[in-house]
Amino acid sequence: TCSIADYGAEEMDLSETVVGFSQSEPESAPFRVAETQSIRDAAAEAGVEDLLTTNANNQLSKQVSDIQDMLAQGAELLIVAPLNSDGLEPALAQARDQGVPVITIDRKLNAEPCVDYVTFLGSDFYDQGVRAAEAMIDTTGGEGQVAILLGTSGNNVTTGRTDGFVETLQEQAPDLEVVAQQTGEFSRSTGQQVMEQLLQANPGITAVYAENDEMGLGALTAIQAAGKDPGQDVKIVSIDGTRNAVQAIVDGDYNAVIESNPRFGPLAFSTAEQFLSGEPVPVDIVIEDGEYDESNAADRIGDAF
Ligand code: GYE
Repeated sequence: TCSIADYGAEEMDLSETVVGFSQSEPESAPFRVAETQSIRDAAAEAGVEDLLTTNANNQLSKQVSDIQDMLAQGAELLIVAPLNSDGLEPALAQARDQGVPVITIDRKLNAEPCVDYVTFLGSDFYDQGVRAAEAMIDTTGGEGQVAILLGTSGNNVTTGRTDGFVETLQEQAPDLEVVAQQTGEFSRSTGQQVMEQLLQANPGITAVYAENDEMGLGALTAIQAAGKDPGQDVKIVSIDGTRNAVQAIVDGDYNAVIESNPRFGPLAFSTAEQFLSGEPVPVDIVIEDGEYDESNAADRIGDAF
């Protein structure tokens, strides 16, 4: 656990605290829209009057300067969705020097909890990869040729989702062969382009594992453009839980989605409140994620974002 005394900050009343939120990726992606909205809603709910928000638009150097700018503007508590697991050190050091607690969400830093940051709130990414592999084995019968659309590099989300998936296939489905792995940068358009190339180079592909829904939806378009039936000729499994991907399951064009819940607001602010009032908080808080497939997608689409 980590308490305010260990961290070297001072007790504060959350509603009177100036809070800064640093978003990492553009809000053209549903995960980021839902995440930022959840932080805004929870800030209002907690009575926080001063919420500063920034978006690094995929640039690590901008995320460093965003955090530094918010510190200069008087932020007293920071919530950071890190772009990468490394590289924020200068900004974290400055927060630390100013006694400003940093709560991290959704991607985990390679840094020391309760020293470089207070706590990490997020999913178990390795487990998401394991569950995606299990869903893939289910929908393919454990046979075929699978392509992986990797997320961006430099973060533990991509490595966890890849390792969990690949290791589970090796152990449980030796006849489901990984024939290609390429990054689609967590982006729909890049996912589509990469999938087009992969289908040309490997016409025998029968399944795609996309490390987020946006790339899975890009793959869906590429599969159709190649004259194949997504969800049938080429199975699709991905991670997030966006409305469009869950709807595609309902429509029969997509096979499964492992949830990665972006709604961190309530947990981030309740953790902040605990910490600021002097109570110790765990340095790692793993959230529970659901799962969508043809058995529940229609009923649970209301949970999608
Ligand atoms: O799954 C993906 C986003 O870091 C958990 O980043 C997050 C991931 C999310 O680009 O859609």
